[in-house]
Amino acid sequence: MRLMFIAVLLAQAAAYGEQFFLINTCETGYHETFDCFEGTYLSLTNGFSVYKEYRTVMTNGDLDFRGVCEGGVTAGGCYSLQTASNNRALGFQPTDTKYTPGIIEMRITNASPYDIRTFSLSYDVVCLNNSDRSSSIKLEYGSPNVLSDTASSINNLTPLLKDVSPVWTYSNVVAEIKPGYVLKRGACFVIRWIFDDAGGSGARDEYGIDNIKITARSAGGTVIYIY
Ligand SMILES: [Ca+2]
Ligand SMILES: [Ca+2]
Repeated sequence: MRLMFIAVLLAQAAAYGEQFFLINTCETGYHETFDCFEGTYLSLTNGFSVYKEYRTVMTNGDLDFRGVCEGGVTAGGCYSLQTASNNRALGFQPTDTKYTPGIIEMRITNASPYDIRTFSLSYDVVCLNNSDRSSSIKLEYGSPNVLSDTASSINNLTPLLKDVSPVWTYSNVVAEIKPGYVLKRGACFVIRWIFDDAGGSGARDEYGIDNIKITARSAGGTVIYIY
């Protein structure tokens, strides 16, 4: 039975053409730190995808995966943002043609024996405010292969006017996600962070996300900790 279930999940993965993150344990948490992200496709955590335009997913060999940076870059790309000596985040240097909009997508599959009705989500918006432009990170979620089917009201902005001496800043965001339907065992769910311009002109801030913590809650009231 278990082998059959795994086979179904793998078939779904093949159908989506991408890996996804399995929620398959109780009481064992999930906390994505991106500290092992090298700014490459192959170092992306399972279940995560990056789009440099609204529907253009980045694949292995895409030259806009530009490795690790400490900030102050000008080349548009997806970077591992080295925000401290032992801390990295997943983010972008956007340009006129790249990541405006861009997407970080997290594909989740309920591989647990429970029905899931809600998720408690926490993440940090990471920013190096080194340009006179404001950018946004909007949270969206929904079913796989459907963009923008359920928008959240959460939309975080980077500051418009650049700082005199920019440093990496972290701003925590918490959200309760209610899909509106029960995620049965084997069902998939997608959370997206939409990056885009929000005001100003010229170059853009470097920004991204870090410390994703997610808790799935079952229909029966059982809490499944996955951070
Ligand atoms: Ca980190
Ligand atoms: Ca700015």
